[in-house]
Amino acid sequence: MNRSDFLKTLGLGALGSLIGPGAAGGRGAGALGARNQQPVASNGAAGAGALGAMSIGTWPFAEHTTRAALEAMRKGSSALDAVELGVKICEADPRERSVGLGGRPDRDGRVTLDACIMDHLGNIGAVAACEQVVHVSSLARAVMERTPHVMLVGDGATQFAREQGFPLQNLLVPESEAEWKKWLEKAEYKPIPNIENHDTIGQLTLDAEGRLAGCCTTSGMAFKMHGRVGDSPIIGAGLYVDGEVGAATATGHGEEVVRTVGSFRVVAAMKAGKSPQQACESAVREIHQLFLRRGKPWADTQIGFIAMDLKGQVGGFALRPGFSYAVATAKGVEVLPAPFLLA
Ligand code: SD4
Repeated sequence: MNRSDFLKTLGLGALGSLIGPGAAGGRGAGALGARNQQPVASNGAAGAGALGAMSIGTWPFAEHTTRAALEAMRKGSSALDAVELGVKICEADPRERSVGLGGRPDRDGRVTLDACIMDHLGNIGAVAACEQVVHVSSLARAVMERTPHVMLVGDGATQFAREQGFPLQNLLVPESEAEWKKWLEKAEYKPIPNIENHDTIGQLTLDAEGRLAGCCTTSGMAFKMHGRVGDSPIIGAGLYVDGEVGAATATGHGEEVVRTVGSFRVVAAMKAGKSPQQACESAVREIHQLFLRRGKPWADTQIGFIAMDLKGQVGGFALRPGFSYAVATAKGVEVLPAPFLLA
């Protein structure tokens, strides 16, 4: 089944037609790339007014999810609806083995998902260590909109999903089960940078009205301890949105992103005047300094951030090579390699 067919099974057939090369653009990726690859975008770069709605997302799979979000915003969706729609494509795809259905299980063979969502007004919702629910992004949104709370975990999250009419299903696909059984032969708990390659999806959207939204969704670190929660559902760590400044989201070694309040750190740097690119880079540099100060082994650690501001400037930066992110604007959709600190 190709991606277009897959999208049709989701009822996103109309969006599937956008997935073909060049469907969202036509003005050439070159101009887009040149703008975004400037390591330090000036404040004079084209703003949201010039580019209209836009979306960025972590890893190459975000090429499709950002394109879908952009198209939805062009048709009038809010940034919040569009970001949820985008990441749901990834969550529903059993071939993506680090998000949603098909995600790799924990060391007990259980697939447990983490997600959070945030809008431009500071509304938040999250679920963590949630089982049997494919669309934990939507469940996080339901926590945000239909409860007095901001986070539900474990059985409580699944119970809420059941009450809200979310379908419950087994998320473990045969390929992930086979990997888990292979892992059990040695059962070494050792995160390896980029091994999941197509990793957590963190996506940010800016709609034509200047509203920001973000969502982060993942199965977390493969073969983690049961009950382990990473950065992805933690507002401030895996995601942060300030509707008057910008937004950031993280991927990589969640413990380190939680420890350093990574995404909030990036947004705070933008609030202090840095461009998204500068802000991502300064956060990674600061986190690196914190690693050094703690004196703990961190050679296996990868961290990556992406960020976007209200002017439509974007940035991405990682600790090590291998991280990339997608940018979808009126000029097209492009996957950019993120600059990094350490070779
Ligand atoms: C986590 N940050 O659970 C997520 C997953 C990830 O590389 O991005 N792993 O720690």
